[in-house]
This record gives sequence, structure tokens and C-alpha cells, in this order.
Amino acid sequence: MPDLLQIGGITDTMRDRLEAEFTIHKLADGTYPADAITHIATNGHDGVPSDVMAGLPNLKMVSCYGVGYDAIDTKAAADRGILVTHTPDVLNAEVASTTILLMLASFRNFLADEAHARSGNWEANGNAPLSRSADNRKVGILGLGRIGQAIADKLEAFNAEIHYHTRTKKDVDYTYHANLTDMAAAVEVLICITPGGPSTNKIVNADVMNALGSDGTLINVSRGSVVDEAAMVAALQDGRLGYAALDVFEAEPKIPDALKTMSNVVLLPHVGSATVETRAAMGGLVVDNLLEHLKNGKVLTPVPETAHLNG
Ligand code: A2R
Repeated sequence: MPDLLQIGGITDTMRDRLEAEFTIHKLADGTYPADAITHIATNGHDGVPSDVMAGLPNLKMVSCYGVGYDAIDTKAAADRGILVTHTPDVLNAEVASTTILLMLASFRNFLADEAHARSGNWEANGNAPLSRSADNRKVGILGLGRIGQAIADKLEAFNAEIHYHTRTKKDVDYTYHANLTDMAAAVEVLICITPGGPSTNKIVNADVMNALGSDGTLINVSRGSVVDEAAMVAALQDGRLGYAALDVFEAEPKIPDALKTMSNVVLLPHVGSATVETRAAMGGLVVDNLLEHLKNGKVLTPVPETAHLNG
């Protein structure tokens, strides 16, 4: 059986299917037969450390659990003829739902209201303070791809006015902004859903957050690297930015302590796609890609940087 290197965890279902076709070695165990490894199963958080990839002379394919693959050097892989796959589409609806939940939690003060009810504060001290309506908002989506479009679709139910910023204008009826700061100035909510990596590193900077403003809400469900986290903390602290609702952070699982004490901030532990159903679909696709590659050298969902190798 071919040898597969497992980086990070996999589900029991994935293991059962993979064990039938591969001999599995775990990076966490420290030793593996480097010359024999032809396949890797990893995830978007752990990726493939560059020294690990460089030390596997016969690596042919990397299957990544997650749609974001910024932790994998796809250029180095492509140069060596290594196919890399990810799990697009199967998580669009779930990440969009998480985004809507963050927006509702922030605008409707949902978590504080729940605590008010649960703690007995309602009975002791009266009604909770009024919150902000989540309906009829101007919403700017940074990255109108598969997930961005799913978010826009769900926002329709809230009668949102959709704006977007991407590098290339899309064939949609929403308002396009070629400049991100200009979009931030035009909207009340900025939702980040681009890939991570060098091209988006800290593109939500102090200027963008100042433009979003003291009544503005920043929602990040993409990668922590997309937002300048230190600048965000400062902007929230001195009121230049009104609110933040965050599922992702620069140095996960670390969250800046300052954010944890702010009442105008909602924090989640990177659970955008983390439901039983969606994670099962993602795990299924990770294994399907590996088995398809074993069968005929092709894969189902290559990342664009290695798609030309899928012949
Ligand atoms: O820029 P375009 O026209 O390639 O549009 C893509 C946009 N995008 C950017 N927008 C502004 N500045 C950039 N430097 C930039 N780079 C990419 O992000 C496109 O509209 C969107 C990405 O869409 P998809 O490739 O369909 O990705 P998907 O499946 O929506 O997932 C987005 C990300 C993942 O990479 C994970 O990091 C996260 O969501 O879960």
C-alpha cells in the first residue's frame, strides 16, 4: 500500500476509509519513511511545513481539509509537480450561516441579552438595553467568491444593500468598489471573506477601519492575517471603529486579551464550518481526492495553482 503522511487530526470515518488504501504515518509521531511518502492529508491550519515538503522526494499529492490553503506553499508544490487539493463549496452555506450569526449577535446584542436573562438580571434590574437592528444595513463584502456570494444570498433576507470589493469586477448587480477604503466609507458593515496569504495580508488596515468608522462593524470569517489585528484593537479601544465580530485571529488559538474584555466585540474560536454535517462533507472530499488520485492520477478539487497538473 502507498504511504500517506497525516498532518493534524482526521476523523474516524476518514481514517477508516484511508486505512483501507494507505499505510498511514503521523507527522506528530516524529518518524516516518520520508522516501516512501507519496501522499499527505492535512488541514488549512497546519498546512505543510516547508521543511517537511522539501524532505519528501516522492511526494505526489497533498489533500487539504478546508477551502483556505495559505499554510501550503502551492508554488513550491507546483514547481515539483505535486497536486494540491482543498474542499471548496461544501462549506459555503455553513460559513455564510456563521457570518449571519456573528452579524446578528453583534447588532442585536444577543449574547449580552442571553446573559441578562440567564443571570436573573432582568428580574433584579429590569429590561436589557436596546440593541441595533440588523435589517436594512449597507454591507460591504471583501471577497465575493463562493462563500462571499453565499453570504450575500443569506443577507437578502435582511434586506441588506450589498457592496463588494474584489480585484476584478464580477457580473453581479451589487455595487462594486475598486478601492477597499472607499467601500468601507460607504457601508455600515464590512465582512472579510477573501483567502489569506501575501496578497491579502493586513489589507484591512487602520485607514480601512477609520473609514468604516465609529458606528461601523467589522466581521472577519476569512483569515486573521487579512486584518491588522493590533490596529483593530487600537481602533476599537479609542472608538474609531464601533464593533467587531470575529471568528479568526492572527495567532490562533491565541486571542488578544484586550479583545476579551470588550463588550462591543463578539468572539468565536474559528468555527465557521464547524458543524458535524459540514465537517463530514469536507472530510469526505479530502478522502475522495486522495482515492481518486490513487485510482487514476487525477483529483476532484485541485487548488487553482496546481490545476494544470490535473491532466
Ligand atoms: O480578487 P478576485 O477578483 O480574484 O476575487 C476573489 C477575492 N480576492 C480578493 N479580493 C481583494 N483583494 C485580494 N487581494 C483578493 N484575493 C482574492 O476573494 C474572490 O472573489 C474571493 C475568493 O473567493 P473564492 O476563491 O471562491 O474562495 P471561497 O471559497 O469563497 O473562500 C474564501 C476564503 C478561503 O480562502 C478561506 O480563507 C476562508 O474563506 O474560509
